[in-house]
Amino acid sequence: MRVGTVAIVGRTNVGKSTFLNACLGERIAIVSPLPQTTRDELLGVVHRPDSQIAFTDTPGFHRPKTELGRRMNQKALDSVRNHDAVVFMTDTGQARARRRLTHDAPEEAGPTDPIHPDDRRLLQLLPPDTPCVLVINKVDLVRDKTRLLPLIAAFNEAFPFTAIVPTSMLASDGIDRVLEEIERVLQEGAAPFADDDLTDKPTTFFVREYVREQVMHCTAREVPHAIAVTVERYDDKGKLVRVQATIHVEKAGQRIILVGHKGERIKEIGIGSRQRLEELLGKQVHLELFVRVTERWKDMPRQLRELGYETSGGRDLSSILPRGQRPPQRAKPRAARPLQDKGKAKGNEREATARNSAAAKPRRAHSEGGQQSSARHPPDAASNRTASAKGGSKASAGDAKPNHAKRNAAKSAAATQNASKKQPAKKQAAQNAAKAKPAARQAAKKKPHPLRAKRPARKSSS
Ligand SMILES: Nc1nc2c(ncn2[C@@H]2O[C@H](COP(=O)(O)OP(=O)(O)OP(=O)(O)O)[C@@H](O)[C@H]2O)c(=O)[nH]1
Ligand SMILES: [Mg+2]
Repeated sequence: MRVGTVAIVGRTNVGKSTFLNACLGERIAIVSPLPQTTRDELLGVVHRPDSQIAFTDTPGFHRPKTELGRRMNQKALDSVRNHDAVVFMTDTGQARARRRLTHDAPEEAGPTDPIHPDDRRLLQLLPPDTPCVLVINKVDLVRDKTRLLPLIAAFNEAFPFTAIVPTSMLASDGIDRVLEEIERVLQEGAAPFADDDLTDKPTTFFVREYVREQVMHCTAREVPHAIAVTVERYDDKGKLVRVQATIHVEKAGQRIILVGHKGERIKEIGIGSRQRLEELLGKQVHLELFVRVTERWKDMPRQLRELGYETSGGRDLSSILPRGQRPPQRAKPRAARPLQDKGKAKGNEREATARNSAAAKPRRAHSEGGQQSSARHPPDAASNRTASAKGGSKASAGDAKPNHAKRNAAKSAAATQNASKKQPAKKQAAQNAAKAKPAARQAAKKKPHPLRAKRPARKSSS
């Protein structure tokens, strides 16, 4: 049996995730017409009679303007280096643009490169000793297929690909041919995966992804790229799965757009996400969504970490795909605000906007801890993991703050109180010193009360 790992890399929006889903025969990866849909690597195991191919879908290469974008590029580059083979995917978009250009102005256009400039940059990053199959996707958009010949010839010259396969994921064209070409370059070995292994991601990963996918479908302009999703609660109770998730946006205006008039849009997002989850899990899902403003999260390493976007280390791509000029800045804490909108439960969805407060910082859900375990079908392994991690969770419906964060805040508040009780001598000394120095007394007055400083955020109701 042929076995191995294969990275799917390429510019953003060329159809990499669509290709993974087509190979698996399951829609596990999220797909949208917008660029930069995929933010995390996603493993998908394809089982064929004579092979087992572990594909990794990667974020699309692009010119990053934020820290998040830089990390996404880095993940893709790391994948290129760490796999047995590579599927380099491009699309026919550039060929069509060039053709239009040369048709309109054949004299002035001069010699044109059918290869996209970002593809050219990416080709330089491919390890020459790793077998690489070029997939030219979206050929359904080109009526006269002979027009693809200059593009194929240019790629052939640019890199020693083991095969070049034109495909159309939309028409399910060429997928088997790609799989056969990959099989050819993989080594013989024992099957590392069980027959029903599909991916290594826990179910909470798919909660985050499917909510994000619905936001991409239901909103426009900058909103889809401004959001991140965290899972606050995941309870698998046999026939019913209860989920609470928070959608983080960068600005208050985006929260208003996301919630929509009388909560209509967030309701639509909730219904779409729930249906996707039920399709994946084969169970009834009760999903609660909250919206919170977490300013500039895309540029803050700590917040990126807390929202689940870890760095994978490796080489900085900024010199190759230049970064935006905007320097990362600290997020400004915002005062707590009352609820702006309160949606009523309809079916299984309930919507609310959550308070935005500096104390109520989002944390990565505990249930995400098992991401490194071996590949299993998510409905089984991941839901068990999540259920045990969240066992006994008492999160109230309207509280977007995870329990462990509240516990820690309460603990530290109690510790401060005990400490101040146990040290009367120190207190006396401080008072004496303050009496002796009026300036120091003034400074002591300005200090906030320790309990007030440590007080956990109030619950938001919905
Ligand atoms: N016409 C046409 N559209 C396609 C084809 N394959 C994918 N698409 C569309 O292209 C868009 C982008 O597809 P994705 O699979 O999300 O692309 P991606 O490369 O994963 O994008 P990123 O995750 O942003 O890097 C979606 O709207 C797909 O429906 C194809 O063969 N033909
Ligand atoms: Mg993708």
